[in-house]
Amino acid sequence: MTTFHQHLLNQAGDLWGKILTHPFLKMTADGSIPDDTFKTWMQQDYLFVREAIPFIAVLISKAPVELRSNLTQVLPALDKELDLFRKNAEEHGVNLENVRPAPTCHAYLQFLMATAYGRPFEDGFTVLYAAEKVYLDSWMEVKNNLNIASPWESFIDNWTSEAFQQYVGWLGTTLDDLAKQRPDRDLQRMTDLFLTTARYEYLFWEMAASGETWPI
Ligand code: MP5
Repeated sequence: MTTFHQHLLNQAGDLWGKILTHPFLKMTADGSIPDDTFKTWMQQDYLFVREAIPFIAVLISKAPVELRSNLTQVLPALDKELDLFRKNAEEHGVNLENVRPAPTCHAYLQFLMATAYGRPFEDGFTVLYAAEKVYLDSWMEVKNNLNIASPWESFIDNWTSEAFQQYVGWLGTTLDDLAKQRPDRDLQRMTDLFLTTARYEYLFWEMAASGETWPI
């Protein structure tokens, strides 16, 4: 039988293929990525990770009691990740302060917060699973195709680590449990949110690769 998280991944098949073959990931793996392109991603993803903290905090406030402990452990991991960004920023001369979120980053963060605040727990949890699963698969793709000593190795290691793989595995099986005995309309809503999140993830690579900014 197909599990719910597998069903979501099947539904997102084409979209997932486009994410994992995005030029940002290919260029990071083969070393041809321009420094400024990677640094743009760093600046925007720093904002993303910083705002992931209140996103998780809102999810915790709605979580069933048995999930609180595991979700709470995500917070120190995010804090550690922010340190990773700051360390790399210092080494590579990247400014992380007073950065304006680009349109895509801004819209994605608004979507995350609106989902966490305004919708049932399982909806926010679905969005969390989608975002983390994209990052695991994307950075795995980079790692598996890496043919240089990358200056960005610590980021690659961060989202391909054993601990991160286990965390994303837990998100998937927990989502399967949450989806059990739900009416079809709930599952459809979760599927739509999963696909929307995957689209935002695609746009996030696009934003970095194109150096997207506000036109005015
Ligand atoms: C993640 C991320 C992974 N850092 N940035 C985007 C655009 N999507 C997903 O989340 P985390 O919290 O860094 O594991």
